[in-house]
Amino acid sequence: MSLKLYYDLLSQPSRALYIFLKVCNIPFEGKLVNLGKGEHLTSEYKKVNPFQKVPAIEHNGLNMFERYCFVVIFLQMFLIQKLLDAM
Ligand SMILES: N[C@@H](CCC(=O)N[C@@H](CS)C(=O)NCC(=O)O)C(=O)O
Repeated sequence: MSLKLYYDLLSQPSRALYIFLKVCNIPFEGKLVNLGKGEHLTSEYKKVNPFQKVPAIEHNGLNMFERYCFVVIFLQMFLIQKLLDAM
């Protein structure tokens, strides 16, 4: 599983997602996007998130932008994995 989290810890939704991934022990590669330096406004980042906001997630070629979507999707993945591990 290659999961990339684009975030800036100054952003509340980024912090929520960062903490969620850590607490659930979901491995991810952190990609810092410095809002103060305008790194979210680059054309390179626009390819990751056309809305040019953080957080964003890249997972298996799929890009996602809304923190609530991530939480629902990853909670399902996390719970399914826990169930499989318990079998
Ligand atoms: N609804 C989005 C909100 C994302 C959002 O508004 N992020 C802000 C930081 S908290 C942002 O990237 N702002 C940069 C800008 O608007 O230029 C979510 O929950 O993920």
